Amino acid sequence: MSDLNVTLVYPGVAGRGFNSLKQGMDAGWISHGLASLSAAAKARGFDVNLIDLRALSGWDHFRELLAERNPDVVGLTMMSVDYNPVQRSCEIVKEFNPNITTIVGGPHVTIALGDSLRLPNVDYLVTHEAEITFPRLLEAIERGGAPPHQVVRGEPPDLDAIPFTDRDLFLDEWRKFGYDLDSPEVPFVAELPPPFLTIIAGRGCVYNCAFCKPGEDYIFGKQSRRRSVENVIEELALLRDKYHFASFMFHDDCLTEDREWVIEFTRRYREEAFDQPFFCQSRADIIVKHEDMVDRMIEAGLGGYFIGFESGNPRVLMKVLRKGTTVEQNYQAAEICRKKGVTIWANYMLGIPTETKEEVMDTVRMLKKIDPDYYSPAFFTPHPGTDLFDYVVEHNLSRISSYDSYRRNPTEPKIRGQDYEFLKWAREESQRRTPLNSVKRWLRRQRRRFTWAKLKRKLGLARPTDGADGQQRGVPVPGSVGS
Ligand code: B12
Ligand code: SF4
Repeated sequence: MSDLNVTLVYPGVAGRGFNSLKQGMDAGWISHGLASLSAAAKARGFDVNLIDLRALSGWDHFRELLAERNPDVVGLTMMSVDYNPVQRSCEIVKEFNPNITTIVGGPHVTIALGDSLRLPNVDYLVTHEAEITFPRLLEAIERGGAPPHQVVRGEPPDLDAIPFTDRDLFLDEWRKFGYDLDSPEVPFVAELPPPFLTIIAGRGCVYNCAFCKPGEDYIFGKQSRRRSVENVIEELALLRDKYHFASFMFHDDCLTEDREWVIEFTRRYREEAFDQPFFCQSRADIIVKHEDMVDRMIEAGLGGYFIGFESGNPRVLMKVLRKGTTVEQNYQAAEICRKKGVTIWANYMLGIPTETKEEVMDTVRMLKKIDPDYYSPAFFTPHPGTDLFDYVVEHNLSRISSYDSYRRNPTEPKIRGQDYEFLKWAREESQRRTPLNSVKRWLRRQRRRFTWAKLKRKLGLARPTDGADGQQRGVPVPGSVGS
C-alpha cells in the first residue's frame, strides 16, 4: 500500500453548475475516464478518493474538502468545456498547498496541448490514455523521481487487461452529498428503469464526421478498439450481482460499427440470462444495412438507439458535416426502428456553418417525418480538434468567447451569420408533432399496451404496481429531452 494520497477531481460544472447532482446525464453520470484511472491506481496500491464539483455548493466548499482530504496529488480530467473550472481548481489547490502535485489529463489535453500548456498551476499534463501511465507517474512521484518535463504521453492499454471501472468512486462520494437514488447512475428515459448504469465496450470510432473528427483519433487512434465480448459480459455479471441493474446504456461512440462483435455480444448476453434493456448509439446507414443485427439486438433487449440524424439537407449532411449517411437512409432507419418498436432518440443540429434557413427547414421537415420518441436538438458547436472547428476559426465564424460555451446547448449563439431567433423557432417547430403523428403514436401505444398486458396476464406476471403498459410507475426521467 502506498502512502501517497490521491484525489481525483471531476470538474463538470460548466453546464449545470454547482449543486447539480441528480440532474440527468450531465450531472448524474460517472466519468469513465476518472473511474478507470481510479481502478488502475488502486490496483497498484494507491489510495484514491474523489471530489466531484457537481456535488459541491461552490469554491469555498471545494477548499473545505481539500483541507479534509489533504491530498499529495490532485488529478483532474478536462474536456474543452471544463477548461475554466479546471483552471480555478488548480489555482485553489496550489493556494491551499503549493506542494501538492497537480496532474491534468482528458480529451482537451490531447486535442489542444498548446492551449493546455497555458494553464497555470499544473505540474503534469498527461496526453492520450492513462491506465498504465498514471499509476507509473504516481509511483515516480512517490519515489521522488518524477519526470522533469511537464508533458507525459500516455500509453494505450490492452482494454481486456485493465481493471473494471471503479463506479463506487462516484457512488460513495455522491452518497455523502444527498444522492439517494437506488441506482448507480441517474436514469434518463422511462424505457430504461432504475437501477441504471452506463458501460463502455470500446474506444474510438472508425467514421470521419467533420464536426467530431479528427480529435478523437488523436486520443484513441484511427481504428477503434473494443474489449472482448467475454470481458464485457464478465463485467455485466459483476454489475448484476453488485447493483442489480435493471437497465443500462452503452457509451461507445458507435457500438454498432462492428456487426460481428454485436452479434456475438447478443448471443452471449442471452446465454447468460440477461434480460435488462439497453440503449446504444448507432447510425442510420448501419441500421439500414444491417437489419438482421437490429433484430438480434432486439431479441437481446435493445430498447432504443441514439441516432445522429444531424440534418435533413443533403448538402449539409454529406458535404459540410461529412456524416457519410444520406437523408434517405435517415428516413429508412427511422422506419425500421418504428416498425420494430425500437425507441428513437434523435440527435440533430441547427445553425451549422454555411447552412441557410431553407436548409434548416429541411431538418425541421425531416424531424416531422421521422417523428422520434425523443428529440435532442443542438445548436452547432465547433469543438476544438475537429475539422469544422478549424473551418470556423479560418473563416472567423465563431461567436464563442468562453470555454464554458463548448457545449451543444441549443440556447446560445455559436456561429456568426446565423439568425438565432429563427433557430430557436426552428428548434421548437422541429419538436412539434403533427396531429397525424400524434394519433399514430397514440394507436401504437394502445397496441403495445394491450399486447403486453395480455401477455403478462397469460404468464401470470401482472403485479398491482405495474401500469397496463408494463412500465414501472414513478420512474424519474431527469435530463430527458423527450417532448
Ligand atoms: C460518455 C460521454 C459523455 C457523457 C458522460 C461524460 C463524462 N462524464 O465522462 C455525457 C453524455 C454526459 C457527455 C457530455 C458531454 N460531452 Co461527451 N463524451 C462521451 C464519450 C462518448 C465517452 C467518454 C468516455 O468515457 N470515454 C472513455 C474514457 C476511458 O476516456 P477518457 O474520458 O478520454 O479518459 C482517458 C484519457 O482521456 C485520460 N484521462 C482522462 N482524464 C484524465 C485525468 C488524468 C489526471 C489523467 C492522467 C488522464 C486522464 O485517461 C483516460 C483513461 O485512458 C466521449 C467520446 C469518447 N469516445 O471518449 C465524448 C466526448 C468526451 N464528449 C465530448 C463533448 C463535446 C461533450 C459535451 C460538451 C457535449 C455537449 N452536450 O455539449 C458534454 C459536456 C459535459 C460536461 N462536462 O459538462 C467530446 C469532447 C471534445 C473536447 N474537445 O473536449 C467527446 C470527445 C466526443 C466528441 N468526439 O465530440 N459526454
Ligand atoms: S459523430 Fe459519431 S459516427 Fe461520426 S465520427 Fe463522431 S463518433 Fe463517429
